[in-house]
Amino acid sequence: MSQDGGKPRIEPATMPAGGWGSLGGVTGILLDQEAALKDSRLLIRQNKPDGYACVSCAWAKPAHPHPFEFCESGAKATAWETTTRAIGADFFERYTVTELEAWSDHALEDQGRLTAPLRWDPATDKYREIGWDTAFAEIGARLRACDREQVVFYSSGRASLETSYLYQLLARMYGNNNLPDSSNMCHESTSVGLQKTIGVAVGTVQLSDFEQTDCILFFGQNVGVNSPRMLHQLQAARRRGAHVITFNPLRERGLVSFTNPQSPIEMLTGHETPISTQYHQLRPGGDTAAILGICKAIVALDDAARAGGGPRVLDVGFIREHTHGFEAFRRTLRAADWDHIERESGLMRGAMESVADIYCGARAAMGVYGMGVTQHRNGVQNVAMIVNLLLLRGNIGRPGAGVCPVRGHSNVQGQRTVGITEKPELAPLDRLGELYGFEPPRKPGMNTVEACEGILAGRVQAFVALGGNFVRAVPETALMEAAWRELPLTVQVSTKLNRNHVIHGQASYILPCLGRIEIDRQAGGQQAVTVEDSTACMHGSRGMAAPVSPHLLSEAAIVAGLAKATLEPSPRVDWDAWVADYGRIRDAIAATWPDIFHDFNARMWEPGGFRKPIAAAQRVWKTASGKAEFTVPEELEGDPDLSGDGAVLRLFTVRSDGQFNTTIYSHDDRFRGVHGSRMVLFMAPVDMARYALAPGEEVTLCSATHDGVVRRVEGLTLVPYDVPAGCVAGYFPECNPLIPLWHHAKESKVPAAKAIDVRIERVRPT
Ligand SMILES: Nc1nc2c(c(=O)[nH]1)N[C@H]1C(S)=C(S)[C@@H](COP(=O)(O)OP(=O)(O)OC[C@H]3O[C@@H](n4cnc5c(=O)[nH]c(N)nc54)[C@H](O)[C@@H]3O)O[C@H]1N2
Ligand SMILES: Nc1nc2c(c(=O)[nH]1)N[C@H]1C(S)=C(S)[C@@H](COP(=O)(O)OP(=O)(O)OC[C@H]3O[C@@H](n4cnc5c(=O)[nH]c(N)nc54)[C@H](O)[C@@H]3O)O[C@H]1N2
Ligand SMILES: [Mo]
Repeated sequence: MSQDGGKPRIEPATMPAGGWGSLGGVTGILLDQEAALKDSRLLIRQNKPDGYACVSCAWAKPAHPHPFEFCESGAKATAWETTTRAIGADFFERYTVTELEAWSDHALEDQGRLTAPLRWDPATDKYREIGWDTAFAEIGARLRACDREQVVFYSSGRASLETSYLYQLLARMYGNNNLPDSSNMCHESTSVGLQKTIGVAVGTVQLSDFEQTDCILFFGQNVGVNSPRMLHQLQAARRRGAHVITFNPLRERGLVSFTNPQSPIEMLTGHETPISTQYHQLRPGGDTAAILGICKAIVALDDAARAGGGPRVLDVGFIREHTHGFEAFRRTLRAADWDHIERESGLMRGAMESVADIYCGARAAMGVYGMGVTQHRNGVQNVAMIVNLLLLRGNIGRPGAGVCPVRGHSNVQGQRTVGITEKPELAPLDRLGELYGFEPPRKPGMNTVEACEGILAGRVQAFVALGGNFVRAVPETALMEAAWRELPLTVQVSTKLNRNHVIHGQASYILPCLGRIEIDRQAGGQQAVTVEDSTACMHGSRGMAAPVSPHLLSEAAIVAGLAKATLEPSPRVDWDAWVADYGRIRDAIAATWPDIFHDFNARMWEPGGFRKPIAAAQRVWKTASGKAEFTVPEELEGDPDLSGDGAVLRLFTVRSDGQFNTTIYSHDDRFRGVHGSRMVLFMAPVDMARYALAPGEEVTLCSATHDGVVRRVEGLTLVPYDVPAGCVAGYFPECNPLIPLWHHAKESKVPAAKAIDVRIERVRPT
């Protein structure tokens, strides 16, 4: 029971995204989890104006939702949270923590929901149940004894705006800005890149833009798997004749075609809508070079138009009035060498020119992107290149146009909006100080990579996690797990058992919480919470399922409990009143950011959500120059850390439909036709031939760096796949032991999980 996997079965993946395969996957998991939603009444309330916000991805929730505004991923996430399976003290009595270490990610979470506060007992190596009051008192006493600058308050991107607001206040009143979140491993390259170039940290696109766009440029985002509800917008845009041009090294099934599982006609007729009108399999890390090539071709078209007396291809009026740095960028384009561009992008000149033709024929175009862009050494530059491309034709700040980073966790964008940030300049510190009568810390806090460095160096004294599975999600697994065990204190607020509970600190507590789908009753009655979606719209969410156990506390109540036990009492902060009525937390949020959250309690139920003001969407540029910035790329190499000599392969890590990050629902990946194991390596047939390897053969990967650290993953079965020669793909988090901690995006410090130089051990090069 503890180990799953074994040899993978490889089957042809014949279903498009959506379709019967999607329904099959959903029914299987509903039955298996004996979820509260078996009758699907719950699912009907998902992402509805008066329902609950899905706990899977952050994609926008429309004002006029489809009758079933959920997808395969959302249904799985709902089933996983509302499972009737639960574990308490008796489970932890049965196994030592060392025994649980051998269990897979799937087996750990599959035990069901955590139901009692637990403390690790070193004498027996078991987690033992304790009362909530004891847990808070002990943790509070330990935190008070720590060096306040050496305590980290991590959050995964799921907790509500209300809980997140309380959490950042706890950290700051405690005395630091150590508030890293999952965004540091995800879209931080966006927050840095867009802030610098267009003066906002988030995308400018809203749902209505999909109805007016002619061209969607899709970089490194796997919509069919990771944000399937967006397929509705893409399918509608395709039907209107819009182009969808995809850039992805791997031929992703979910980016090729789509059948709407919510349309009986399409399901019966097997009708598929092709999603991508062009599919460019660039090199991992080749986005900067590819976009440079496209921009070069656009400038050439403009030069030709000028010479022939035709209408300009560039939006010269927009460039003159709204941008800065164009001439330098154009000089770079003119000087760039096509051979170099082809080599670094992995695309042919003709392919890039054909993208330029279509893009220039489009009245309005948008750039949509995900982890394939942000998780590189040059992740921030990649984001700036997408902005360059859009600026050339004035494609920001008008209908049908704009930039659209697709966020991951369901409230990851919102957590940043309400002050979860390690960067003091992004938090309203003066306002917080005024409201709550304290002197907020001004020193920059640790982000995810810096927290890892602090843990490796033995500096960090305590790690508090509001959700997530930090040690499993970060790079450098072997060193990190060893250092993690030396941490004096780890505290985790969680719904399910995961690897980070079994790899724990010297003192370790697990605090089980309600999920967002569960009914949350407090002294002031039943509570609702709010989240922000990928398009900056805020939505109310009301729990609907009976809690899996009466002993669970809400995340807000746990954060307040920790705060009361840790901080000096303050007459200005009434944690109990906040927990009794979350409406008061929303009042506090509104008092902190009135421009975004005025009348919060009334507006939270607006269909489609209320949108926070996005200056760039109005062509107001809050940048240093007051204009939108063109950026000259520093280099075309995707990941300049890496050597890339002959025997080295470039690994990129991907997700499957059987997972949500480190939560592994099943060992199947129906889109890529792999079943029963995630220990696989996708490789181009030409590379198999080159290294004299056979499909189904098992290999060991090791990192091809020269820093003296041995990084290995054993037992990967080779699967022939449509990836470019010289590249291989494997799953996150199984391949995380291969990523050096220092291999991260230059300005944002997002681990470069999409380009890792690796070697196959014991290969026989031909
Ligand atoms: N079902 C499900 N949904 C999820 C998640 C999940 O794990 N499962 N996770 C959630 C989270 S937190 C996030 S951040 C999002 C992530 O969603 P995505 O952004 O889609 O993330 P990935 O699957 O990691 O990678 C996306 C794509 O990038 C491609 N790629 C790799 N390297 C490159 C490159 O150099 N250039 C380009 N152009 N493409 C490249 C990969 O082939 C892959 O198709 O999804 C969210 N939604
Ligand atoms: N190699 C590689 N590494 C990556 C990535 C990659 O593409 N490749 N992607 C990165 C990205 S984009 C991200 S976002 C991170 C993800 O990193 P994290 O956000 O830290 O990890 P998750 O796997 O999402 O966390 C899962 C755990 O969250 C807890 N949980 C679930 N729901 C709730 C809830 O409602 N409340 C609370 N308190 N806890 C809950 C459960 O205990 C569950 O085990 O990983 C990053 N790591
Ligand atoms: Mo993410």
